[in-house]
Amino acid sequence: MTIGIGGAGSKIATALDPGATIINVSETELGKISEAGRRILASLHHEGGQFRGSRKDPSIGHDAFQSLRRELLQLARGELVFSSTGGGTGNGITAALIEELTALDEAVPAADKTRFALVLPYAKLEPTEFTRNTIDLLGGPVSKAIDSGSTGNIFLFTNRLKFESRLREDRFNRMLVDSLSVFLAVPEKNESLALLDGHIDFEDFNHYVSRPFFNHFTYFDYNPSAPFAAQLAANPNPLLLPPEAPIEALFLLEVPKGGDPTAFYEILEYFTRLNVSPVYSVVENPERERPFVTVSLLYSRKPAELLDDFGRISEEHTEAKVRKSIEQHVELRKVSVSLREHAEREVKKHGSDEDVLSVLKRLGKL
Ligand SMILES: Nc1nc2c(ncn2[C@@H]2O[C@H](COP(=O)(O)OP(=O)(O)OP(=O)(O)O)[C@@H](O)[C@H]2O)c(=O)[nH]1
Ligand SMILES: [Mg+2]
Repeated sequence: MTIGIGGAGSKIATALDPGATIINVSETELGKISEAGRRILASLHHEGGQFRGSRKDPSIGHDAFQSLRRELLQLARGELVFSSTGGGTGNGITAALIEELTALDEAVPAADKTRFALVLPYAKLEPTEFTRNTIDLLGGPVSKAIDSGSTGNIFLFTNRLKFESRLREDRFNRMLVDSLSVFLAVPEKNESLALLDGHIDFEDFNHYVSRPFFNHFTYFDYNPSAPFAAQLAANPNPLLLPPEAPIEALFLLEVPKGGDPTAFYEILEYFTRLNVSPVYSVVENPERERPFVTVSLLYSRKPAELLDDFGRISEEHTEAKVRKSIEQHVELRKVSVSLREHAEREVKKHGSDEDVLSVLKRLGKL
């Protein structure tokens, strides 16, 4: 079962799975979703929040988490949780859930790992609070979760395309879940289509999605006579943050009826050159006219790099806005390891006379 937290989380989770469980602090918001498996109203100690949402304040979501702590920890086992990172409800409850998972004494078995699909705001056109909340979540609980391996895959979706292409919200949500569905369909295709090489069964797939890394997946028509590297570089998924060098990878190659299954060796060698041994399979899909590949890269980021990625999806002046928010709001303790690198990069980028030490001083680190 899928879980959706907050406004965006509920809308997107139910677009993927009409049987999804949705959670909100606002009864009105819960009622706006026409179809859902189950609706959970999180209650607040905080006065006045019940019907209006969290007013972009994650501490209210955090507070509301306490009312459903045990239930949500149980429900989220082995499931996919959707939430935006900008608002108060989704951000606050998700942050608290990730913190609990990270603090658990015993290691969670792979099959019980919770996966997260987070929707990041487009900093250039959305309110500063959304940017700030996102920075706090990514730089804090999400980074710690990746470090400690306490979650399954984390998908970092971005609203960039929605705003740049001025898309209707429901249409964009549909794009997002259709895209995710291509990746999630990998094990089913393995089962239902004729297998030509390799193998990815449900077990393999579940193991892969339980790995504690960011997942960037993409898919495209694959030309077997051209290098794979260039094709992959030309076809990132525009709905996700850009990927980094993979730690692990998975691919499914679909060839047309009678197509050449050996086309996959080129892809395999590409990953081998990166010292990655991918999980893969090759199937025959009579509905395809050209070879089609679905690829997933698992990568990890340090907090400062993650915040940089978030900044990079926007333009120059937005980067400044993101940087300002980082300087003002991230608890620097959290990013102490990478702050130095971050400062070094800033110095290099701006060719400034300031040395790293004084940048760190200015950021209040020393
Ligand atoms: N892609 C997408 N983004 C959405 C949608 N609804 C809201 N957002 C984005 O989500 C962020 C705001 O978070 P919401 O999910 O609305 O907030 P919430 O978790 O309900 O928290 P509060 O409303 O503050 O209680 C902003 O970045 C919005 O652009 C949606 O249906 N689709
Ligand atoms: Mg809301």
